[in-house]
Amino acid sequence: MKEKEELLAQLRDAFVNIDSNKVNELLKIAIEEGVSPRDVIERAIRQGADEVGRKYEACEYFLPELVMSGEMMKEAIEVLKPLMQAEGATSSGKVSFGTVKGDLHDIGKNIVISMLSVAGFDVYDLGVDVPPERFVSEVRERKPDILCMSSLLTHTMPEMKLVIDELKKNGLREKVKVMVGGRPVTQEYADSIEADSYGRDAYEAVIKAKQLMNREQRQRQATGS
Ligand code: B12
Repeated sequence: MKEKEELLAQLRDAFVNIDSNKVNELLKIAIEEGVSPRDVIERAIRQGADEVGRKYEACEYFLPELVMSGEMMKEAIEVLKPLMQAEGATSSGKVSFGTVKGDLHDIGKNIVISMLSVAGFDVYDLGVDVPPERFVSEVRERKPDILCMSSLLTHTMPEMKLVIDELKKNGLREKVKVMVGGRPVTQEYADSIEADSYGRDAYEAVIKAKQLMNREQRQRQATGS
């Protein structure tokens, strides 16, 4: 157990130090030792990202380090993807997912998409920097059960409310469940913009998406539609 803790701490530090050789070496060991992808993502990658972000804020790191850490995280996720197992998927549905306008962060979004996919959801990736009108046309045309939005920048969070407002204006708000997430997003914020759900991480996203699907099924049964 102590070895696993140490391994995760070393892996996190290798991410923070932008040492890609060390990351590859430790990632290989973690997989061989059977450390779960969840622990690697949340305790090494995400905590490492937080520390890189802190260093960036403190002007110890600059944009090149931010870019390199992003690339390293993406590569690690690609290695982990095949290992992410479905955890008791009972219901599936259609999900459309994008990072909001003005925001280019997609590492977290891509992890959530992988997890939803292995849980049996059909996920359509709208990419990054997605304008409200694109989210609206997606709901109108593809008719997803759940619309997911990701935001990593505090100044792009209000885009989520704009999308919800546009859905209302176009008479589409009742047609889709909206789930939001991303580092600065909180349950309180999700409630304040009248989103249907919020997920803190990819694992919670899967649980919440299943809950939304079950809720939708119950509503359909109640209205007989
Ligand atoms: C890597 C990185 C980048 C990379 C992004 C690469 C990429 N392809 O995504 C690059 C270099 C491009 C970048 C650019 C910028 N960045 Co940046 N970046 C980061 C960094 C270090 C890591 C982000 C990350 O990938 N985290 C790891 C993933 C796994 O975590 P996550 O995204 O939070 O996702 C998880 C959850 O949030 C959740 N989740 C995410 N989305 C969703 C959606 C739903 C529906 C649900 C349910 C859940 C969910 O599940 C995920 C998995 O567990 C963060 C620091 C941090 N602590 O996050 C700064 C950070 C987000 N960036 C920041 C800044 C300032 C910028 C720039 C403005 C810098 C600049 N001067 O140009 C630009 C903005 C570009 C733009 N327009 O978007 C700031 C934001 C500050 C703020 N308050 O808004 C941060 C916080 C750094 C800091 N502390 O200052 N960045």
